[in-house]
Amino acid sequence: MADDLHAGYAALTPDTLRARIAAVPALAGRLGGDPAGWRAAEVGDGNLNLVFIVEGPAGALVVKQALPWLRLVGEAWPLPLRRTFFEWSALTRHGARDPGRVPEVFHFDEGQALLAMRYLTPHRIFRKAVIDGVIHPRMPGDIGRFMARTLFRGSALSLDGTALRREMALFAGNTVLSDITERLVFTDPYFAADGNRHTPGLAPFIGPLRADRALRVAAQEMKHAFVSRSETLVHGDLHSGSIMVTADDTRVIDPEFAIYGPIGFDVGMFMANLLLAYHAQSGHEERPGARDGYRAWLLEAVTGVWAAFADEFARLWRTERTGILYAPALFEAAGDPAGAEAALARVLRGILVDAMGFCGVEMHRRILGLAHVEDLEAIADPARRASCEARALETGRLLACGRADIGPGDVPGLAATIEREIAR
Ligand code: SR1
Ligand code: MG
Repeated sequence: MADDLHAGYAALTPDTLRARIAAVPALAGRLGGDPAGWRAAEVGDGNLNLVFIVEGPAGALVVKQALPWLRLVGEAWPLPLRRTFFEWSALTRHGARDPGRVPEVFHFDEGQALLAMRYLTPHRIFRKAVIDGVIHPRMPGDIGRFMARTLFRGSALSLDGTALRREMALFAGNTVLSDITERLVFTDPYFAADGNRHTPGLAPFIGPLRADRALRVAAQEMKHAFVSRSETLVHGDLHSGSIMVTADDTRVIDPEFAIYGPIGFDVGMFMANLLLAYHAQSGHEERPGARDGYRAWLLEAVTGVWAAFADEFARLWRTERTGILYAPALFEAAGDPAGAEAALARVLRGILVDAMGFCGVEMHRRILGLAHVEDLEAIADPARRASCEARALETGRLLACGRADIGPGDVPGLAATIEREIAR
C-alpha cells in the first residue's frame, strides 16, 4: 500500500464518483441536472490509474484517480498517490508554456489523488489511430512545437537560477516514478529481470542483443544522462498513448512521470513510439505492401517532429533566451550574433544525439520489458509479431549505439540516418 495514503482516500467506482462530483459545485455545474441521472463509466486502459468519463445533461468530464498500487500488476506493487500532484503540477506548467495543447484542469483533490479535466471529444488516443492506419497531418508539428516550448521554457535557457532550482526541487520529489523509468527503460531490458516478457519467437534475437557490450554501455550512458542531467521539466512518458488527436487538434495528457531530465528525453521517447509503429505495420496489413504509404508517413512524422521541434526551439532561442545560459550579453549584445547561432547548432545537435539514444532504449524496453505497446501486442500471430519486433530491436540497437554518428543535426541528416539503419 502507498505510504502516503490519505485517511479519507477511497478508490472510486462509477457510483461513488457521482457523490464525489456532486460535492464540488464547480464540477456539478458543468454536468448539470440531477446527479442520480449522470452516466459514469470507467474507461482506463493504461498501466497505472482509474479513468472515468461522466456525462450529464449540460456536459461531460474526465476524472482521473490514482490507485495506491500499479494497476498493471496489482496491490503487490505499491505506488504513491502523490504522483497526481506531480501530474497536476506538470499539466499547469505545460498549459502555461504551450497554451491549448493540454486538457484544461477543472479540479484537483490531493487527498483523493483525483484530477477532473475537460472531456476531449471527438479526440481519440493517437496510438489507436496509428494501429488503424489513420494519418494525422497536424500531429508532428503540434508535438514538435509542444516539446520545444515546454522543454525550452522549463530550462535554464528560459528560467533564472532561483526559479530553476525551485522547479528542480519540486519535481525531484517524484522519486518512485523516476525509479520506474530508470529500471524499466534503461536496465531491465538488458537482463532477465522480474516482470520482463517477450514474444516466444524472439528468443534467438535476445541473447545476442543482451551480449552486445556496446549496447549495454550505450544504455547506461543514456541512464547516466537521465539521472544526472536535470536540464528541464520533461513530460517523462511521452508515448503515442499520451497523445489525443482529431483531424484538427492534438493534446498531450498524462505527465505523471514528470521530472527534471535531459531535453532529448521526451523527443527520443516519442520518436521511438513512431518507429515501433513503423515496424508494427507489416503485422497489421492485409497483404504485403498494403501499409507502405502509412509506413512512409510514420517515417515522415519522425522527421516532421524533429523539424518542428528544431525550428521552434531556434525561434525561442532567438527571442526568449531570458535564463542563465548563453546570456545574450555574451553574444548578440556583444556584437556576436553568429556566436549565438553557432552555440544553438551545437545545442540542437546534442539534443538530437541524446534523442536517438533514448529512442533506441525505449524501442527495446517496449519489446523486452514489462510494459509493451499495443501496436505490436495487437498482432495476433506470434511469428509475425516476432518478425516485426526483431527488426525494431535491431533499429533500436543501431540508433542507441550509433547516435553520435548521425548527421549534423539537420532534418535530412536525421531522415537519412533512420532510413539507413532501418534498411540494414
Ligand atoms: C510500471 S509502469 C510501466 C510503464 O507504464 C507507464 O506508462 C510508463 O511508460 C511506465 O514505464
Ligand atoms: Mg500514462
